[in-house]
Amino acid sequence: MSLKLDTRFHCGPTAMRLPVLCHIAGSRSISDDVPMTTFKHITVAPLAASIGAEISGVDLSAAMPDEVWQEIHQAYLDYIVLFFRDQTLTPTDQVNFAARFGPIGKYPFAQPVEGHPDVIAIIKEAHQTSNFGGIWHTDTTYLECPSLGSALYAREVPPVGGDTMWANQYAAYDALSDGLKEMLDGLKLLNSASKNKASLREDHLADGAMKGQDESRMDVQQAFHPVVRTHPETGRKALYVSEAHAVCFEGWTVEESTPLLGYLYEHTRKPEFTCRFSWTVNTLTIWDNRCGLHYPLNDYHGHRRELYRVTIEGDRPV
Ligand SMILES: O=C(O)CCC(=O)C(=O)O
Ligand SMILES: [Fe+2]
Repeated sequence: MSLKLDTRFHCGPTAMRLPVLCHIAGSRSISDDVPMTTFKHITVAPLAASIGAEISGVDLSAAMPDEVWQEIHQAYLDYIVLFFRDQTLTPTDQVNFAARFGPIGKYPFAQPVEGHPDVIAIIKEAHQTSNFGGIWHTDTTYLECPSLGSALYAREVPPVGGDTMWANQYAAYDALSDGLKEMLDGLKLLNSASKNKASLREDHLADGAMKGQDESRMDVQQAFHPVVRTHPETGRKALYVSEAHAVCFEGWTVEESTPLLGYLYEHTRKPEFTCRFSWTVNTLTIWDNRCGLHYPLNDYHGHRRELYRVTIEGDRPV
């Protein structure tokens, strides 16, 4: 594989003779990535060592005292994705909770739920074989200002299957060699809404209950973003590589970009960086798109799954 690596850091035979310059990938403890915050008002149960926590002791439909909100927000920054089971929420409750994280945004390519302009329904009907968003990704990277986060509320789930996975992209960045970090820092990636548009959205919208909108925009909507972004709230660096939408590095051809992108796709979702959540009806999940990837599994043909989604508007990645 021919990459633009500084030869001082090349992990080939030369570097083997200079072990001091070689980095052992993954040598950093994953659990170092989750800060040890103490919570007084909520109960936080981590789902995996690297990412994800179940939160209990809070009713998201009730007025939330500031000290509770501050702990939820801290847990969100620490764990990237939070799960609140057994919540009874109206669409308005869901929107109001999401609005505490940032301004409510719109998902561009699906029609909202009637009477709830800020909510879309992610539905897979029992007869459908495609699912919505079924490639590892972070949301809407083809926009100038991609979504900060998304809140999903489970209304109907299959008896088994239909889990969603998330992957910690701070940990993915931290585990890279200094050589590869140095090359990726400052590099930009072209993200396009047309890449994988059939399998991500169109096939699914064609034969199910979800209704599309603005489909022609899919072919033109694209944006360059840094491969390594700095989280505006934590100040930490995270990989920002979404397989669903990534086309090529700025100034590189697609052919040149593909091998390195392929390496990064595999790297970003190493099992050690992930968690996997098994939905139950009335679970509200909220995640941070700025430092995490997600992947909905499509292993429940013959069963219906419906989640309501609210999108939170983000800023321009730097
Ligand atoms: O269905 C899911 O679990 C997630 C779908 C998705 O990618 C999204 O809502 O952004
Ligand atoms: Fe998504």
